[in-house]
Amino acid sequence: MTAFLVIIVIILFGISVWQMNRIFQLAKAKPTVHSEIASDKDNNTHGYLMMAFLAFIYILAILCFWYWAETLLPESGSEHGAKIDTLMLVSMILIFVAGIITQWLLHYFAFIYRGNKVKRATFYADNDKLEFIWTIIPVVVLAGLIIYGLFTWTDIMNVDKDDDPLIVELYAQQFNWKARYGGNDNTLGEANVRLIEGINQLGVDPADPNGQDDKIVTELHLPVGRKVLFKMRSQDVLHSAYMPHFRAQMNCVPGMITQFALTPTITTEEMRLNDHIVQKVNHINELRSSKSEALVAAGNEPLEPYVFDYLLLCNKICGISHYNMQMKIIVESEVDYKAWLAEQPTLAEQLSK
Ligand SMILES: [Cu+2]
Repeated sequence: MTAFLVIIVIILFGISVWQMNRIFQLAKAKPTVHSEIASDKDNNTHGYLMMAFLAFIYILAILCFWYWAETLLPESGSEHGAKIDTLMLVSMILIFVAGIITQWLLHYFAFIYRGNKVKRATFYADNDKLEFIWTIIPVVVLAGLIIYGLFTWTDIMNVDKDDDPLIVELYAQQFNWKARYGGNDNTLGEANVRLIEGINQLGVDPADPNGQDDKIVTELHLPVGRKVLFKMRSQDVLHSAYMPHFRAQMNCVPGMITQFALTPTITTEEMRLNDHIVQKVNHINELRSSKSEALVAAGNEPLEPYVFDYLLLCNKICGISHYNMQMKIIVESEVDYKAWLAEQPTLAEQLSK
């Protein structure tokens, strides 16, 4: 073994001497052409590649709009949603205009001032006027956007108690949602995670008289045109109650109650007739039918056709089945809503079973 190691060491020593000799040889030689210094030809190639890349990102942006604009959300189903959409549109237009201009300047300058043996760079220290312009324009635009955003935010987040909102609790668990209505008094009973027992899965305090008529459901029904104040709780980890069609999202945090209020303006039935939704549903069903054919050919049941429904989703990656954490929301007339709610058992009824 020792002899083998000695041989290895001798071989390695020989290789290193040979390598060092090569390095000295290379260091002595004086090449006439410096391949590492860009020639005018190299500079031209890179300059034109820069412009080609600019064209590529512009074309890519146009194609993205062309092909995927239809995947955007349809018209908002809530009152405040239109304000969020307008804020989003204004922000996107500003970002796009700024992006198109700055990308053009960046690439065009790199192209026009590409390396050239004849040209020499001008020494130009600074220009106060130019710096003033490119500082003050973004400051004014951004301040305007931020103030506009803050006003929109305050407008959406402030709940006016005089509106007499319908109180609904959204309870998040790995991996499902439950909703709790306040019952006839529209007041939720106190609840605590320590009181979870048997079928009382939300830990509603059985001693609280407000909780007796609470109704716990797994499908959310909302009356159209009435303000709903959601009170969010989480049992285990961070979840996020996300209702994309209503442009609403709020974190559900263990140990605290967060809230969000919205007024649904379009019933589920009406939304199903919306052109954008009809187009989407048809497209999904086309994809499903080709999949169904393959399933039937293999001797399986075909897929059910897809029907549009509003959804409450979880928008925090809260665990392995996060993707499947959703609850159907049905927006309907006040009459239908009341009829549905009357059928749901109260907590007292459930506990006495
Ligand atoms: Cu979740």
